[in-house]
Amino acid sequence: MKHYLKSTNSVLKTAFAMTMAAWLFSCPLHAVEASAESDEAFQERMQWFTDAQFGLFIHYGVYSTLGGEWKGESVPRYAEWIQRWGKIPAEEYYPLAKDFSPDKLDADLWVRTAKEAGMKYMVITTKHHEGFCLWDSEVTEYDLGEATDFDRDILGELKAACEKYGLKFGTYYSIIDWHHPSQRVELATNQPPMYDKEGYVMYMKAQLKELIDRYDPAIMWFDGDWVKWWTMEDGLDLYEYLRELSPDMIINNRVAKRAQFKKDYGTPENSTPGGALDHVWEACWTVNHSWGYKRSDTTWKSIDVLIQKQIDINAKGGNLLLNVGPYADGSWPEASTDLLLQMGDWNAAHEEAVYGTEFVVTPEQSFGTMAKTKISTEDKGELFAYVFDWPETGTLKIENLSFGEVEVSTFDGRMLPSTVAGNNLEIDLTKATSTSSATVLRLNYSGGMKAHEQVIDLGLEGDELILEAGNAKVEGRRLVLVNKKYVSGWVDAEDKVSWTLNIPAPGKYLVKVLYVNDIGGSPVTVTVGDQVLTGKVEPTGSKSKYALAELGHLQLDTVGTADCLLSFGMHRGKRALNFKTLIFVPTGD
Ligand code: FHN
Repeated sequence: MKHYLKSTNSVLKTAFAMTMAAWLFSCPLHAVEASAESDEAFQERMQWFTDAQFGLFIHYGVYSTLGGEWKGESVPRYAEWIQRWGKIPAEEYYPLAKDFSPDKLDADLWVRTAKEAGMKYMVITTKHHEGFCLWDSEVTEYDLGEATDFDRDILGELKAACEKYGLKFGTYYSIIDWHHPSQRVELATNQPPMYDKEGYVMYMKAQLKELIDRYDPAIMWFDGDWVKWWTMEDGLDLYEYLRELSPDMIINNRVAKRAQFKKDYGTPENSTPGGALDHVWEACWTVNHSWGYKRSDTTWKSIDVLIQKQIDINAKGGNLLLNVGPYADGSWPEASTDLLLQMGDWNAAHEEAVYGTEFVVTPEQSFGTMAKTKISTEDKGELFAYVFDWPETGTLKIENLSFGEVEVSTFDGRMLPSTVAGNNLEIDLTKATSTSSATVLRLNYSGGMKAHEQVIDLGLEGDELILEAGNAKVEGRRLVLVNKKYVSGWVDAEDKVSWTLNIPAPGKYLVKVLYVNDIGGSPVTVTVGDQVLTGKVEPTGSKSKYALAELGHLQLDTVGTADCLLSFGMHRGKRALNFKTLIFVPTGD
């Protein structure tokens, strides 16, 4: 769902110019200038990544041997956090490494499956928060070489398979290390102590150099940047260190403090920004819920959800990094493989609409989303319409968007009749057939396009947590989701919308709400877990004018999922008219 600036045709000129400018001179507006690299050189270094659209994420480590269970009990939350949520004492956890044996890890199969899924790169957790290293490191014995009886170089095998199949090989590295003496505590936490920062930074730099020297990763994917002892300066120093060591390598923004730093790219997690961003970005999601393998986690996302998620992310200009949590032996859950191969079938059948597209400013469409081909201009070109909800009426409405001239066809080129109806384009689908998960139509236009609806710029940085009306559980006597866009009918105190909120990093969040209210404003209550925030929204002046209100801050200190609920209070016997989006902005505190 895209939100953009005011409802005039200048919106397209402004946004188109912004989008092009952001690409041509893409020194992200928010990035602390971290290196002398020119915009052109940066653009060139990022080109393969921005073209890639889709990558494989792998969470694999000692935690995989436990499958999210400890002493016969399933442990809540992410399986790779079991040392923390299972309250496993360090001295009990560390010896588990001897059980880690990837004897069924078939690197060729992993990478071939990723390729067949349409993925162009992979990123594997070489060291997660537990501190166990998937390679034989010179600076620790808590690694595959010394702590296990396993005697293969699995990272080397994966790197070779990536070269064989033409994928880029990337490495995830956690700044948090619950095993390293500098952070070691009896029970792991979100915020481990730091007893020897200088010594640990030297340790990290030595390990990162090992990974670069041995495997030449195309991406270094950091995580755990939220720890209080890690500063922006530390991150910039590490970024420069790595840029020197491997000038072509791409580094994600979690090398520093993700809320303030956007180079080389932003990393929204379990959340898709509401619109395009002014910097390169990649959203990471997992095929079920836990990143690491969890025996009890059978919450597999449907193929429709996954394909539509990739399309939505790509249409907004981002990459999807989709995670699989292998079993301890290195084989994959069958459901993971099946889902990736089904995504691959769709991607292979629609290559031009997957890899050859860019973001385009259009009013929100209730049927799905839209993107443009890379060579299209504001005046003429080709749009793809990705139809998630096939209209039972047999007529598809492209809402609040008009063109000088436009011809509509199916993806395979069969012309479809279309007529202008007010501010909408109505397409006769009689001769079209829908494709499962998403049907692609082509709109060849000339003479420009014009938006006829307020499109709202949420000023997104990319690390916000976005909860939209269309994804909410709606509970209320007359509460209703309208056109998958907003919730209306707030009449009772019990009325509420709710979600499961995924918190990727602990910290303080500014809470904002996007709404319409022309009845004198309204009190608002937002709860996340046991945290409660009450605020107030002012009138927006009309039944169709949206506004973005700041409600206050919430301290969310538990990585993972939490229940989130929103309700409006009474005001002169009435309530807010329309609720659209709830946004949590990380403050970095
Ligand atoms: O704490 C990690 C988590 O285990 C997982 O690795 C995700 C995926 O990027 N990142 C952090 C926060 O959720």
